[in-house]
Amino acid sequence: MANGNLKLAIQKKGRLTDNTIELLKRCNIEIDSYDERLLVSARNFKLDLLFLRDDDIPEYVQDGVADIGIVGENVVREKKSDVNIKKRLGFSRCKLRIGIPETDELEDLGKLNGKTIATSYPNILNDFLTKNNIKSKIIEISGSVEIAPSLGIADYICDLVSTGNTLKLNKLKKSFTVFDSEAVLISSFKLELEKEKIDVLSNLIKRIDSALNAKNSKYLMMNIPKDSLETIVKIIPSLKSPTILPLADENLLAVHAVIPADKFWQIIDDLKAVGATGILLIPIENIIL
Ligand code: PRT
Ligand code: ZN
Repeated sequence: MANGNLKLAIQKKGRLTDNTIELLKRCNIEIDSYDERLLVSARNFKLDLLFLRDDDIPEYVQDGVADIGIVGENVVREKKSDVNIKKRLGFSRCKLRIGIPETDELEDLGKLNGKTIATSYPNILNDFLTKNNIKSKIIEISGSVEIAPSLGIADYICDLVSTGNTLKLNKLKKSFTVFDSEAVLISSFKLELEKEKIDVLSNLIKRIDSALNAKNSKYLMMNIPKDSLETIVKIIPSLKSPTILPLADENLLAVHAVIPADKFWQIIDDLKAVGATGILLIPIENIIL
């Protein structure tokens, strides 16, 4: 489809798919239902979506078949792909960790010397071990890595962990973190050749920034006693320039401000203690910086 559209490779079906589609929606990019189709054009943006297995995304982008892609950083690193990480997207976070039998103890990394470790991430694990001057035997397994110790194939495993339930179910526990991962936006170096696509990409990145900023922020509205304004500004460090409005009651002020969403629950008691009332926390759709 040589229509000049920017081609974005995303996971067809898996842990990244819903979050990726949701991010595009928050960027106000409309996509028709794609069902079994491999390629779909966005309705209101110069973007074609290419639906792939996540493992294939870095290579498609590296080779320029797709211009950009959204994939776990773990896959990019494992494939040692020659692509640019343009943006960390903050979703599908997980850790590549060493997992050991519940009954074992692993006090320091040195104890990995001479052990056999099963993993689907031999390259990332090997880089980690080399960096830490550890010599273990790596056994590559493509799936169900967590059963390797009980089958006697390996002493330990190295696998992606998010809640830790899979480890527990297999009588394993988490140990050292080998790699922290999240979804990333990657781009092909070949993109530098095409001016029109670069413009579309920079527009897309602006929208992603705005969507991510909005997700991490909330709009706080509250009424405060006039004389506690200074204290309130100290409670919310990001409150550099709040909007302050007079109220019918001369002793009160209305204060509006954008705050980091994760700070709210830490500061709510402090706000109440200095007399804040009518506290409202409102989601923000977009923040244009
Ligand atoms: O079919 P396709 O090849 O496209 O998909 P896939 O099955 O290879 O990948 P998928 O959809 O399982 O994962 C896609 C990406 O999601 C991964 O590459 C990671 O970047 C990210 N991600 C986030 C995870 C997890 N969390 C995760 N928990 N990928 C896999 N897991 C697995 C892990 O391998 C283990 O089996 O979930 C299990 C552990 O989960 P907890 O919650 O029990 O700890
Ligand atoms: Zn995969």
